[in-house]
Amino acid sequence: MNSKDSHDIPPDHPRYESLKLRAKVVDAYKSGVLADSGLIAYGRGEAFDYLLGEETSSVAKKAIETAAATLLLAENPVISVNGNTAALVPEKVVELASTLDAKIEINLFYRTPERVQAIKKVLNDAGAAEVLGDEDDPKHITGLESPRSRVSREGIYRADVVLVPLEDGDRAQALVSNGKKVVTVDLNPLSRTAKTATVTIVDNLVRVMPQLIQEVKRLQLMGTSTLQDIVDGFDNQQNLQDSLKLMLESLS
Ligand code: PTJ
Repeated sequence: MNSKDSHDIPPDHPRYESLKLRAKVVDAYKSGVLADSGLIAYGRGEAFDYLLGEETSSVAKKAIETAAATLLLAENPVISVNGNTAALVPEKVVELASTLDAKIEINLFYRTPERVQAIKKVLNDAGAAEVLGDEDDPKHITGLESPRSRVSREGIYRADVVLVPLEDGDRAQALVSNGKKVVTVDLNPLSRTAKTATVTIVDNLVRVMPQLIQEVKRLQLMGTSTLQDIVDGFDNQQNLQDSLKLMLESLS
């Protein structure tokens, strides 16, 4: 079956959900939203997801809770959107941003003006009133060569916490070096991003976003000290080790 016929995937196919998601990313590639390397990154993610049994683990749930608390404690939270995120979960990005009162900023590894505009349209169509990242007068974060360093002065530049799903290691490192807390979603617990981030959720972004929104809504009712206790009680390196252990157990 060609991806052109994605709507023809039979619902009783044992890999129906997986095939539908594949069709979604292929369509996003064809419409210029996803980078060609985004397809490869997606495939790598699928392999790790297989090892997780394609389920959110209790280990990931702890990271999701901590991510929600970290975002709620932020003064200027920003959701950084790349091609893969725009392809997979645009509506959820918009919902999370409005729940948190966070900004949405397009920040790309393989940046072209055409891709920025294609992603902006996807986010606007999903309901985003404001999308940052295409300004003519960007600021630059140190530690990265241009154009990857470019950030919006109203967005990532002044953010204290940035949610950067499926990120490349250099940028996560640069954001941390610039004093920002980085929350990431990465199915690969061995990636540099996973190891560098402040909070890493080792799970599929498609499953994470609805749960993260739910956790933000639940924790919004709690006081600051409760949120701080959740953050203080979390050890990212330990959480990564626990995720890796789950994957290794699934192999034996
Ligand atoms: O849209 P751009 O130009 O910003 O480019 C985006 C990509 C993803 C191509 C770019 O950032 C890149 O090359 O990233 P990496 O270094 O391949 O890292 C992507 C990580 O995301 C890998 O560790 C994958 O395992 C992981 N990943 C892929 N799909 C998912 C995922 N993690 C969570 N959920 C997924 N659905």
